Amino acid sequence: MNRTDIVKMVERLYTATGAAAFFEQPDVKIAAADDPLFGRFKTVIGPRHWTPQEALERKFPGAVAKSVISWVLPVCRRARETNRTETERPSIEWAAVRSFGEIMNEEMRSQMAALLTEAGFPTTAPHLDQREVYPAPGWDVKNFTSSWSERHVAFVAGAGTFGLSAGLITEHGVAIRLGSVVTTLELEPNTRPYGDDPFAWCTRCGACRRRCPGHAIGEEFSDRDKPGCARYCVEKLSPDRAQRYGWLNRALGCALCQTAVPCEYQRPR
Ligand code: B12
Repeated sequence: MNRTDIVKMVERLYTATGAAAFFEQPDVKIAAADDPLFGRFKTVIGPRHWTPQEALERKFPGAVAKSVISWVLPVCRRARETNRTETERPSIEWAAVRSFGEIMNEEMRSQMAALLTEAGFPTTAPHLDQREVYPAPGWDVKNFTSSWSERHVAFVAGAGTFGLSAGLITEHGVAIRLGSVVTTLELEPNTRPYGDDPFAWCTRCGACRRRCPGHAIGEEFSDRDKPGCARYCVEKLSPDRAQRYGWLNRALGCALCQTAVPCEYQRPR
């Protein structure tokens, strides 16, 4: 089984799960599980962030992680375009991508893990196992991180770099969603066109800062107010979501920082 087979598997799941209704064609990237960057995330993100080996061993004790397969799902044009004119909340089309497109993305993760495991390569989808993303009392930013950051994983795999909004800017822009699995299958990793620079592709134009209704984005990368962003989503967007969007029990984010910005659907140059 090689990279071409993996790309085909992801593309088939993209169609089969219905993700194609919410996203454009996936772009697949591969990282080596022993890339030293994964070790650095213990300090960059926190000690509870798993290495690929730790994530795999939770499910398959004794298995040796070889590759991390990461995919970029660019948000469909209709959701992006409707969100461009919004100033406070996500358009209904964008909110549906978050609520229902992500369910398809979850299904892509679990099916990829099952298919590769069935083929003899134990594989796990760590995002589906991580439970430490939600804020601790007092919105302590240090505790407000996941044990498996899809953005950092995609960064290692060569998919893109972080912007002022903290969104990952890829060749398909920042209006994307990400998924990944860790596997024992050995695959040729992608090279990172940006080396190890986490912010290489952001021009710092400030368009996302001006778009942010929660005033949670600053002029420096380190200025981003993560609890402020989350508070805006939870306190401002969630209370009347059933009335506005027609459904409950799924997270909402405005994502204004991801639309009507120069990096929306392409890497800015
Ligand atoms: C928790 C979470 C949220 C929370 C909190 C968001 C926040 N303010 O951080 C809430 C619910 C509010 C939320 C909202 C949204 N989210 Co969200 N969320 C997550 C989740 C589950 C975990 C994120 C996490 O903990 N990351 C780890 C922390 C440490 O990352 P960080 O602080 O941003 O990292 C910084 C530092 O590490 C720094 N850095 C410093 N030094 C170094 C050195 C190196 C070498 C590197 C690499 C980095 C680095 O770089 C980063 C940027 O500053 C992920 C899914 C996942 N499992 O990854 C999705 C995810 C990040 N969300 C996503 C999206 C799309 C959204 C929304 C747009 C939702 C929507 N409506 O569409 C909004 C927008 C918020 C925003 N500006 O990012 C996408 C991101 C897509 C992208 N282009 O990046 C993800 C990956 C989900 C997915 N399946 O695709 N989200």
